[in-house]
Amino acid sequence: MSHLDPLLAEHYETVLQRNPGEQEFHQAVLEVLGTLGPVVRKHREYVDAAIIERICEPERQLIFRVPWTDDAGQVQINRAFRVEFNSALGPYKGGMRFHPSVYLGIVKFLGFEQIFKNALTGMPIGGGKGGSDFDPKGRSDAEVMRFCQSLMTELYRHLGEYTDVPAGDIGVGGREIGYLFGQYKRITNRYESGVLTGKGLAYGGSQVRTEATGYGTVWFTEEMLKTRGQSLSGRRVVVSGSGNVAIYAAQKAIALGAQVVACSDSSGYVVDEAGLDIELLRQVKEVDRARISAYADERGSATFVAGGSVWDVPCEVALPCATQNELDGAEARTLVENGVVAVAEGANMPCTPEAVDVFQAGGVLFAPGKAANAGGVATSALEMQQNASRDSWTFAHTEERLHEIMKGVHDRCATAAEEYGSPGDYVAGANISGFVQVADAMLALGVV
Ligand code: NDP
Ligand code: 2IT
Repeated sequence: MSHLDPLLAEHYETVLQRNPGEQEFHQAVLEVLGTLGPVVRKHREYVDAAIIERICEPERQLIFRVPWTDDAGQVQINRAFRVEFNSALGPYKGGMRFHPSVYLGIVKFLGFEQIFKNALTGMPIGGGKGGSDFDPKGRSDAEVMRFCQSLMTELYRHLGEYTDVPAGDIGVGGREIGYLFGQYKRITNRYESGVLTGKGLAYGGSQVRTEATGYGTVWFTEEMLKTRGQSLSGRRVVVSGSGNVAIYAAQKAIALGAQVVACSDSSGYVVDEAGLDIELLRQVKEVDRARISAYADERGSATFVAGGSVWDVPCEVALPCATQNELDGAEARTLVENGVVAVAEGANMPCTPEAVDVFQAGGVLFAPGKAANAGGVATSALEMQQNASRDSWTFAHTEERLHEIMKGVHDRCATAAEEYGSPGDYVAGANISGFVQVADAMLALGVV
């Protein structure tokens, strides 16, 4: 790799050889290693202790069969994963994704990103991720419950509040976490609240966890804009997706005075020039579990566009909150031509490497997911803290803690970027700050 520092190129080659066919994982590793040249030049001790090779190799990877019976009495088989990537800073921590596209390469890219994201929060959590190729769409509650119970019947032996603590991600929300926690509790005969996060408020969940990722992304955006003497107030915003992250990113952007004019799902997008009605969006997506077109059916000011790209809708702030590689170079150029000033990744790796280059070359403020969406996992760590002390905090207190954490994430990125010669580059700053913290802990812990 010509643009990789020679101290790192060989390690990237090893990653390619050792993990064939895992494209998304390769992409995530290259993006991080591409920014670490100045770090390994300054700290040869990381190279000498093989920190790069070790950080790219998961500590443990689990793949298992999940058999369950559907409502028609037919046996179904899914494959599930848990990649316990790095525990230098704390127990493995990261979500579970249920989506038909899930395979080892996706779980590993997400787990790898999670290591640095979790470090950036300043909380004591290691990195992990899991999921299954199970598709919850169109499944009844009873089917989802049987699937979750079967999955947990295998996974429980690998979990624990000091070992590995899953949460939600695409396709895994409050309903799924409830079923997973119920089965964990039954099998282990332990009310171990801190073993899963994203729990319901009725049984040990934290206020603000549902809203946390989206709120955090918007606060990060506001911090970036502040460095240029600007703010979100009065701005035109587009979010992609219409799931957990997208809904609450839109809600907080509106609260800060922005106008959110479009969102999407995998079938198309809606444009609502009157500004999104968040309560209607929540009804359609969270309660009815319907397609985004149902929003336009209910609201006169909204139009549904089947297929197409939500990034064709002109905006000043773009918040990709759906999935990986959903915004490519051509779409980035369209956004720049339409006058975008800031882009923050609510999703994990939604912008392709070419899109990131276009934004950075165009002088657009750009926040990578591992920084901008760290509010979700940070609030998971606050949930663990409340569970450990058998306490539950108010919404206002938890929200204030999260806001402070996001300012901290922003400042850590900005400081590291400055220190290593790329001022204003949040991609470099996030990678470097997260990496240095984990690398220092790994050095201290010896060759383990
Ligand atoms: P949800 O399942 O709640 O929503 C996902 C949204 O993205 C849906 O609108 C979905 O549309 C859309 N989407 C998913 N896959 C695709 C695809 N292949 N093509 C087009 N659209 C797609 O998930 P979340 O909101 O929780 O997660 C969204 C992103 O945020 C993910 O990248 C996740 O990793 C990341 N994230 C989530 C956190 C959390 O706490 N939940 C924390 C940090 C990051 P459709 O319904 O049509 O599939
Ligand atoms: O990508 C992520 O950070 C998440 N899906 C949240 C993980 C968590 O443990 O809360």
